[in-house]
Amino acid sequence: MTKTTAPQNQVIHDRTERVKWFQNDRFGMFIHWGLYSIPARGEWLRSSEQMSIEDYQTYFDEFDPVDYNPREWAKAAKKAGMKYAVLTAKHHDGFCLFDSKLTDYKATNTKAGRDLVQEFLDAFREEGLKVGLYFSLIDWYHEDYPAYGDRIHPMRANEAFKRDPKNFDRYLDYMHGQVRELLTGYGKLDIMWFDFSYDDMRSEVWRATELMNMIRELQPHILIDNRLEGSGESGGSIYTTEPSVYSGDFASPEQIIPPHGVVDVTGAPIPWEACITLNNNWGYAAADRNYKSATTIIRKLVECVSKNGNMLLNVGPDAKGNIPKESLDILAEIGDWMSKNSDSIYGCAAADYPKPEWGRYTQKGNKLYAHVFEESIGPINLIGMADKVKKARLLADGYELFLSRPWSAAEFVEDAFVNFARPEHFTYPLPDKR
Ligand code: FUL
Repeated sequence: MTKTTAPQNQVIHDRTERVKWFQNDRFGMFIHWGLYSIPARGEWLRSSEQMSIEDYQTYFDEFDPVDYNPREWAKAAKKAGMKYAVLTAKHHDGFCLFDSKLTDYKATNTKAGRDLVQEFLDAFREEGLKVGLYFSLIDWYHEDYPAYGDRIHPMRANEAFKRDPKNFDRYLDYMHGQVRELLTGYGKLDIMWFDFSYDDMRSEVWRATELMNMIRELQPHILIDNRLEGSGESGGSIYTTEPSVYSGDFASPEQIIPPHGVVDVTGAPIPWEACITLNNNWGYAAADRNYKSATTIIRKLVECVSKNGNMLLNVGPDAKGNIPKESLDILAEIGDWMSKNSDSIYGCAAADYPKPEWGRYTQKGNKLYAHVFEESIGPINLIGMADKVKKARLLADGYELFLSRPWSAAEFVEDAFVNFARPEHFTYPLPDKR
């Protein structure tokens, strides 16, 4: 008799192996780039502004990213301390940055005239970063994709998307075919980032088992997100049900950091990655000046790691292919902090101790990293550690921090350490909060 639980256990076991690098690296760059960078009002405008395909065609005719130099992007990511990057190979508008043989709607047929995905992969690999591709399950361009509404009413078709009856299976063949192209034509990829399921459009509607099997066969090590079944709105709560092939390797909460990380039904932590924008938009939005400060981002990164999660921080390059200066400045500030404090991020996870009032802990083996978010530099009480702390050092420069009683030498155990990473006061002067 066949045991029905075996395949599921297999999925879980493999995941533990596959996610090792991911849970070590913790910090990646998300890149939203496509035709929508020309109107510069975010990547949803074709839907939110009910734009016809003819109107949107203007951007295809015009697309000419003369400054595209992914080496610069890769250098900025690496300097910021990011270890991997995920580029939108195809977003919901259906436009492909890669040279798909299955469509004419692609970068090679624009003035760009190049396979922009290939160049991205070459550049980031050269800088030693791991590489992933975002790939939209939704396709507003393909004639066999069902009419699509907007974010609030995904199934209420708007005028721009009204079409004749579709042959959805033909769309699925196309979509699966493009995934195959990406997995066979571009060398080893580290992440496949699908986006997204909604209403009834989920799991087997995408022929997800078939798709997952194909991916696992072509690139067994690749990490897959959880959006063949969900979206980011649930904050990863999909894992409160039994793991399935649809659950993928990691949850992908969007613009939120789950209050208690992400766990499965047994309470065991599940890999997850919060994707976060620098301002309010994913795609380039020229008028959006609402940038978060480097301090805010650093604290979010620390928070993710303190809950066993990763952070995928987004940039939206402009129509010429430049990452906005505001974003580059923030990345540089994060990089300054990471250059002194990344030991408290890489390879770290949730600590064995409850969250302290003044900030957060991350932990790696017998080293505890205390991230102090409080503005004042008064004494810090390491509750519950009186008999465990051997020494305390400022992470940025190794400066010896004074341990007051009751931590007399006699009480120290040999293998416990405390390190301090203080984004505010000790590492380098961060600018005022914006
Ligand atoms: C969402 C998409 O609809 C957004 O445009 C963006 O790509 C975000 C990361 O995922 O679900």
